[in-house]
Amino acid sequence: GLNLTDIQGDILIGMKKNKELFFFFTIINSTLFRSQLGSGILPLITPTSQLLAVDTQPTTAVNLAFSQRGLTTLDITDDLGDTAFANGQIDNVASILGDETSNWESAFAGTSIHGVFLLASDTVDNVNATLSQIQALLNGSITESYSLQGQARPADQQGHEHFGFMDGISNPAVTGFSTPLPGQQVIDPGLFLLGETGDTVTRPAWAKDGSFLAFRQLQQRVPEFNKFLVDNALSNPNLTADQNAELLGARMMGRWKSGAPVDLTPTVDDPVLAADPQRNNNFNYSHPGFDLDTDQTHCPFSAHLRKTNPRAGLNPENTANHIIRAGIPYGPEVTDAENASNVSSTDPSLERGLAFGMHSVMVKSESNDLVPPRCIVAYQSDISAGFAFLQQFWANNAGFPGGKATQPGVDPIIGTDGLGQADVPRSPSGLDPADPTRIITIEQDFVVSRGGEYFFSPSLSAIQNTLAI
Ligand code: N7H
Repeated sequence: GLNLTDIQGDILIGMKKNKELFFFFTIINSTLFRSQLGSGILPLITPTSQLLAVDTQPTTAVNLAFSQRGLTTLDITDDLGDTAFANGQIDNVASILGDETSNWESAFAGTSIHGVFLLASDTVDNVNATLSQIQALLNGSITESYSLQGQARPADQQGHEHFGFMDGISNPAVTGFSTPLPGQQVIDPGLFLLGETGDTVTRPAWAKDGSFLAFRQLQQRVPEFNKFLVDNALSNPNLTADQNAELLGARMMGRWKSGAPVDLTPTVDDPVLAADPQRNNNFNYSHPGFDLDTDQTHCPFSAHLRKTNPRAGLNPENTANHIIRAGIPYGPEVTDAENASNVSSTDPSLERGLAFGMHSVMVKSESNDLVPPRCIVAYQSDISAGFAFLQQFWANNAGFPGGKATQPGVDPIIGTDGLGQADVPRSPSGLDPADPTRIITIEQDFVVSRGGEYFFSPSLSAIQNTLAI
């Protein structure tokens, strides 16, 4: 089994609280920082074991991760064996991730982020109290470079992201840790934890049971997304106009807002199915009597869910490119004025989106500087394996999944056709079940990357024995 008292809690199960602060910091006195890390900070770090039962969960769960710059600042010079991590996310910005750099938050574009504290609790007051405690312990050895306060959405939207879709349903099960639910893929721990079974890269011994954390601040243009659905509502004669707009959204996502997979319930939402963990992940896009390479009556090839995890669409089943997602919405609800104008406000205090942490072993070899193939099947298991892989070779690749009757087009939620340029029109097919070859052009991006960074979340023993002095 895995050493759950040594593995930080956010990696395998997530801290799952209604408020989560991402506090990005710069180390200005590394000796002082390292001297406070072991006796002061370490007892506050929440291991996986503490999150497993409600009665052992702390009031505020705390996790800690470092960028390459941060490790270097701490005089940790070992090579963790991951090019993307070593170079930082900014190095991936345009050619790999497709982001428009000018949309990046300046802190992510700069060089000041050495690490991040993740603080999760039921209230912002609790989060702030723990942050004050950490700052007092660190005694001026760090300064804030940026922070992002995430919060669950109110009332019946809790658990749903800002577009309105239930999130956090499909994550892989991990061998030796979780019992898989029906349909849940079972993945080796070494895909998420360094040095465990399935991690094929040589790592320094102290890095064992740490994980790479890809953080992304993804702005969501909610009024624009809603307007697009209304303007392009499908034409199922048995549905109302509103239902036809909902249907388009569900087909773009691969799930209804309730979370029910369109692969199992293609024309109507099914909230009972959505809420049933025995059934809501139990699908793989194949259906008796339907051809996996032509059938889009159940789920479009381009649906976000299918692009980022093709399930039976890749044969043999892909077990190499999986991430564990731990996102939380940030920003306020859409205002009446935004709803009325169908345009997101430019007021920074009204920005909303997903504060998105993804855990995976990111790169399996040195060659992540390949130019992404744009129109061919891009499955190559030995290049960047996690988040960057999914974004570059699946979401942003119009030809993926390959071998289909119709080219799927890029992911209609997160994909980009303009490498390094936002709002380049995208051309997914398959969204209209009445005519799967029909392309519904999307003029504008609904998700805008505001940047991010790659981090390493060390084990608790690595914090104690290697990072602290
Ligand atoms: Fe996605 N959304 O809330 O609209 N995603 N995602 N994602 N995503 C998923 O099944 C969303 C993003 C994956 O195993 C669901 O748990 C939004 C990035 C993967 O079948 C919903 C954004 C990447 C899955 C969303 C966003 C991924 C997944 C269904 C940006 C990686 C699981 C809920 C703002 C590059 C697929 C669920 C599977 C599911 C949303 C980003 C990947 C609703 C809004 C950047 C692997």
